[in-house]
Amino acid sequence: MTINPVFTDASPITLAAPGDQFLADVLSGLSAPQKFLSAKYFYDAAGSELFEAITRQPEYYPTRTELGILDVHGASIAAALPRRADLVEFGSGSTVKVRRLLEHLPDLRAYVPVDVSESFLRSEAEALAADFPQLSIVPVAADFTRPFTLPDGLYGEAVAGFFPGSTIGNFEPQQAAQLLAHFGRVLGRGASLIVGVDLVKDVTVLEAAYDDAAGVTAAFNLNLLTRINAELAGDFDTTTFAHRALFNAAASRIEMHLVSLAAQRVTVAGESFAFTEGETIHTENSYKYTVAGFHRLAREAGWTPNTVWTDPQRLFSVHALTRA
Ligand code: AVJ
Repeated sequence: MTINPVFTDASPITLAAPGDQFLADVLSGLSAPQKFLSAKYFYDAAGSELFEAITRQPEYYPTRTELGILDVHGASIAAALPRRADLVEFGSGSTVKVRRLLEHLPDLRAYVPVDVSESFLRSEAEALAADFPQLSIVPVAADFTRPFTLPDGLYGEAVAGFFPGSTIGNFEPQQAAQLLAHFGRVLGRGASLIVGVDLVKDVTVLEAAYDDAAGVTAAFNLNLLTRINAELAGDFDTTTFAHRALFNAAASRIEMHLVSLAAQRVTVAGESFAFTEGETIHTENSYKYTVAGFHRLAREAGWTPNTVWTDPQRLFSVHALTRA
């Protein structure tokens, strides 16, 4: 089977229309007894930039720690993948992490970044093509959480997945297991998967990572309201909401909320929502795992855990999984 040559124009293959799920999700989330919004909506252009800024904050250890693991162990992580594999990155975003693996994968057949943001996919694929001229890059514009099939010509000898950044932590454990099982179906029989998973640690370290002194995470959280105002005709007064981050030890997760500082009403797309003073909108969960706990989750989803790499302080972990 042949594969497309290097995509010089980096045109993404669109597999799913974005749809207007945002409005429906916001209206139902704000109607719930515990108001909530899905963390996936943080990432508009401003939100994506704020997230990049979060990763540069001294308190936010996950990104630099995972990059450190990829730098130190990149060769062994790459060695856990089959030689002539097609490598699919779920929710690729920036290519800064996968570069650490690509350096050690000279025989890779294709790199398939999957992301909802077409423009980001295109610019990242172009930059990557300039640095890895031998590599076939097949960008796919799709929501990686929904069922999709890889483009024709993929599914070669071996397919591997890459899911860094502890994005898995944004899903409820049950959903996370379903997502890993879904990756297994997308990648097919005999697939390998490299997953980045943030680890349980001291509460003060965890809470500081989600409430940096410079207020970048607070701005990131509040930007969700700004986005609703702009895209869904909302009238949130962002000065009357405050960022809150706390570690829920029983659930092993960081929770982010937006706290209403007053009793108030807010309108979104013509619908009115009442807030009492102190009432919160739950905007994100970021689950933290132990190595054993993540191994259980992976097994439940039909994967076999292999090697796990961590940093010396055991802040973060990178797992190699294989599928029968
Ligand atoms: C991108 C989901 C891994 O949970 O640490 C960072 C998102 N939220 N600061 C995380 C996030 C607030 C991040 N993930």
